[in-house]
Amino acid sequence: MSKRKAPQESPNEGITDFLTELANYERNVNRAIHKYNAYRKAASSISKYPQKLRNGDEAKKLDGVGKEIAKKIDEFLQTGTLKKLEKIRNDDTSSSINFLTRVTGIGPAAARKFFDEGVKTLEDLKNIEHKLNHHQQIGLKYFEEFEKRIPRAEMTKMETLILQELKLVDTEYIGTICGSYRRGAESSGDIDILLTHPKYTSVDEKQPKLLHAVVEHFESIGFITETLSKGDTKFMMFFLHVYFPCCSQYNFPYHCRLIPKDQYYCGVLYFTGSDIFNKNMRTHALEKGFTLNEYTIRPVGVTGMAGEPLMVDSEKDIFDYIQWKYREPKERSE
Ligand code: DCT
Ligand code: MG
Repeated sequence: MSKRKAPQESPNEGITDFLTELANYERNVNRAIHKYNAYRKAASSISKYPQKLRNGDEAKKLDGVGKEIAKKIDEFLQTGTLKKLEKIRNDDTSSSINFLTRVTGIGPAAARKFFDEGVKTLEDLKNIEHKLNHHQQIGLKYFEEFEKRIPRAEMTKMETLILQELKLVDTEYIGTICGSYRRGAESSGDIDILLTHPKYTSVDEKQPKLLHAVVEHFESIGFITETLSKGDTKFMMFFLHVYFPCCSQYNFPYHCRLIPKDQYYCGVLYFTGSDIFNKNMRTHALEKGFTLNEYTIRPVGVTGMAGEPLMVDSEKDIFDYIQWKYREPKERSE
């Protein structure tokens, strides 16, 4: 998962910015994931609103904007600031924990632990480097690089390269770059690659070789500078920092997963996101009597038990099952 979300450009940018800041505070400092989701959902619907909001009441008509958020919007529009946010920004605990979670590999819990031990800054982290796990050490080493988002033009070049190299390993591989890139974003926080192979389905034994062959090939051509984790279980996931000498001078975070062919499109749908779109789609699926996750879509019986996975051969199949109009990846921000 990438840490830096793209800023939303809209006539209400000031509002969406402060909501995003509050969201991050709730997640990182209070570990209140519901509040985090609520603020993000409100920010997302406000960012779609084409006019400048005049007050909280107007905002309340939008999906995900309740009384509390409307009140904050009023305060922000009237005073140009938010007391709650000022307090958070000036609070040493909050700002330190918020900062620490910007390091890849440091989540809210680890950030709190470091803070309690007196570790607050990048310098402090460098001094206790031996205490960091491998993931966190890489996060620290590439801190500045990982703060940058990858421009779309770079993403396109890398997509071409990755798919081309994949075919060299085995022409039957199918690969899709998902995440914000597939949704058409101007920049991305990371590269989310999903792979499948017709010889690999969920009833087969796991086939670690299918993923390892790809990794080994990428290693042999010097694309991988660091490897965070290399799994070989059914849903393998590893996280690579790849350096493409030909088109980029940065190390970028990569997530690559090998998925059984019959589960591929549920995976592609999920990893294309956005996370808010996924939540809304799952809610709609449940209303229609289906349970949907990153692997399968299954009917839910009257007893509440999920049945056998349904056959899926495209993303559209999933929309069809739940009687939802197909939405192109570009239309999946919420
Ligand atoms: N995802 C999700 N729920 C989460 C996290 C992720 O459904 N809590 C899905 C949707 C997006 C996908 O995984 C990839 O995650 P990110 O890389 O974090 O998101 P992104 O949309 O690709 O954004 P970014 O450009 O910041 O990488
Ligand atoms: Mg991403």
